[in-house]
Amino acid sequence: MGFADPRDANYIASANQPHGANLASDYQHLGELLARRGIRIDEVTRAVSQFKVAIPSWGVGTGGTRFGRFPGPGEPRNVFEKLEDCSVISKLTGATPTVSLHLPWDKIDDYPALREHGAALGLGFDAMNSNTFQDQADQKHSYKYGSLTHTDAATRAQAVAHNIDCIDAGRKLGSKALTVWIGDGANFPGQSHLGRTFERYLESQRQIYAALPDDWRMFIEHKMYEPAFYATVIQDWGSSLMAAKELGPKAFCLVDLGHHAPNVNIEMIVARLVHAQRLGGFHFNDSKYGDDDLDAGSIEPFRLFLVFNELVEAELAKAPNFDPAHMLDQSHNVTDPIESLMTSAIELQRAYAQALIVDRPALHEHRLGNDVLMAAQTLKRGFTTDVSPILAQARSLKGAAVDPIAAYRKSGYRARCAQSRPGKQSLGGGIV
Ligand code: PSV
Ligand code: MN
Repeated sequence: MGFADPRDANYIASANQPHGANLASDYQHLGELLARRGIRIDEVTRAVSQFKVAIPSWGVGTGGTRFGRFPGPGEPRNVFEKLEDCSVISKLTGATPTVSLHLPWDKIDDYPALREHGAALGLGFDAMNSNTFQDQADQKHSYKYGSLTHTDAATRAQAVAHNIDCIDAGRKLGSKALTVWIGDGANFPGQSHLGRTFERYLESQRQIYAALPDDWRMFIEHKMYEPAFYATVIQDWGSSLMAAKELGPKAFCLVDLGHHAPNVNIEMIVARLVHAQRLGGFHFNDSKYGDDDLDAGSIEPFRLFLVFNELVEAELAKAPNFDPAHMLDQSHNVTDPIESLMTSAIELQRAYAQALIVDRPALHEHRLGNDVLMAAQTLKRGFTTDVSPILAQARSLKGAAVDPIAAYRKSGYRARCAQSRPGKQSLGGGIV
């Protein structure tokens, strides 16, 4: 079987060639349809092509559940190979120019080499993610009963030091943010003092915050439950916002879509955090039951659209301090991670484009006039319009693939990786 490099500009151009005529015709048709609504398609296409989302380094390996992990062929074996896979996603979609690293999952011995490798592949480094929810082999104090909120001062100090190490690592790579998610909490009522754990959290976080460079942001990620099943210290956006406000202006709240109770109105949380000027960013994914970490837009695309609707509102209103960092945070257990991540990045662009084509003046009028039905329909019309030609055109104009999945499959990239990266069979339990 022949292999082609899916990142090669000539390869992408030849893969796009057969789509040219159909795309031009579809784009023109959609342009006419939108023009009748007073919307200029090229402006939407321009905005979509500027949309960026970071790829999580942990997302390019096959994920798993606590019941097991079924590795796919040709998985990346180190952070350099992860970047190779990220560059395939980036070149084919034109939407993912950065990678978000997770320490110590990503083992980095040579920072200048990694930074150069990223630059050579056209990739930058987004937020650094710390990990104090697992113990590492060489670690002195265990996180079994907590990290930043542990009752033992030495354990807290160790967790603080790890976060500061993540900042130092990020500085060497050109990152500008640290995402702090902790699994700390209680599994039983009575296990911990609900107030004092939060106070200890703040005390630890103040030390991390003090180590943040001036041009960095800290993203505080909340999660309702798991691994703590009774009470998680930073369980909701209320705790997250309180912490961000106490820490200072560089601290922001990060919304992972999977970290809420079922049916929670996440777009409402987004609107509140915009109001508070503390929306730092997102971990996009989708879910049916809990923190499923399924591909963005695969289960509830309307909810994703409603989140983007709030983002577009904030963008148009030039909301102060509004510069959300978009990241994916997914676990690809049964699909090729590269395919899932490309699809997800495109689903985010889709939701963004759908939100951009909502007739805002009409929506505003219907709201003011309490015409509930027309307000709902105006909003829904954005969601039900097929914006695929806009997305494809945005990709085509920047030299990315019109059909990224087909171009990727045809290149034989995965099969080549299966040869060049002989896999290790893992039969143990696995997590993302
Ligand atoms: C926790 O479930 C989380 O969403 C955090 O972002 C972690 O860093 C990530 O998942 C690890 O997979
Ligand atoms: Mn997350």
